[in-house]
Amino acid sequence: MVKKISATLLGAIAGCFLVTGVASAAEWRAWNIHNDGHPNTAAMDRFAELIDEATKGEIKLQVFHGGVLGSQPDALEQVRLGAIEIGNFNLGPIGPMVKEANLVSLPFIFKSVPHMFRVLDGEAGQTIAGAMAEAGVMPLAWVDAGARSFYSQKPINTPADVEGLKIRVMNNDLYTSMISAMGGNPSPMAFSEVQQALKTGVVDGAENNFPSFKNVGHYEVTTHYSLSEHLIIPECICVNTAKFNALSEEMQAAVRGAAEEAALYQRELWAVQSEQARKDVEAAGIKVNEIADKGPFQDAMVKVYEDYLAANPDMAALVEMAQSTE
Ligand code: BDP
Repeated sequence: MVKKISATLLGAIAGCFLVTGVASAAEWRAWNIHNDGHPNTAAMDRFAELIDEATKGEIKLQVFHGGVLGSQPDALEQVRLGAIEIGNFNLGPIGPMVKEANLVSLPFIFKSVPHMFRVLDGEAGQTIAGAMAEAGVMPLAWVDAGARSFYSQKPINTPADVEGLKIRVMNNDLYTSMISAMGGNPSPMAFSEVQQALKTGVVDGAENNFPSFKNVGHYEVTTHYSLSEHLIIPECICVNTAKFNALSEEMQAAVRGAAEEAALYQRELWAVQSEQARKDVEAAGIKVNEIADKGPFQDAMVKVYEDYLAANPDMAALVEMAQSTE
């Protein structure tokens, strides 16, 4: 009997050590919507290596590509709750849950990608990052997602060309207002459904940057890409706030450093691969048209801004901050 108990006890003690041993190397999961061949996929794989090196193996990151852990709104919810630790998110779908993040979803709010990064690196960026962290999704580093333009079965040169077209947008009321303001019919839809919707004519068009247009085969089921560049939306490498805050200061610095390095790598890849994606889709037959005067598109957005600021007067200061950033 005594022998039996001590064997059980020994087993329990050994079990404790084992559990402690496992717990000391945290296993984190990361969500990424993109497939192989997209710059973010390579950058997230690099992030997993960097986090391993920087934390000396104390945090192991498993990255799930291709949105297999769920749609972007679902994954956002999971990161907020801590069911998934890391997400490579676009700020568009974050707007409905974090008001301050919606700044970046106002059409034409940024003059260029470098302007967007200057705004994010300033006070407006800090406000957005703070509000996101408060909501449970803390940005560790910003990454490049270029500019989004329209694509459909005909060229779009003026807002009037959007009239009557059913255009897929990401989930955010600002995007539905943007399409409605041009007389189009907005259709919010998950990214994974867009190719089929374009193919079957459920929608007449969509809008995205060149790498995404190419990576998920939207270019195979459309003919014209019109450089409206109406949205310049940043993306982030984000972490569940509580998980991050539970780390020691040293570990927090390691994780942040790894994310910043992965983000720099992403921006380098983005520059090269977005050019390449444009060349590839053109070689595959897509007609790309420049829009000489984007003024009419910007004019059509005046009402979007008015309605938005009337409903969200507390966002006026952030809008002003972004607009006055050189
Ligand atoms: C891509 C973004 C991705 C979005 C997607 C979309 O990188 O996060 O989910 O657009 O349009 O460019 O849904």
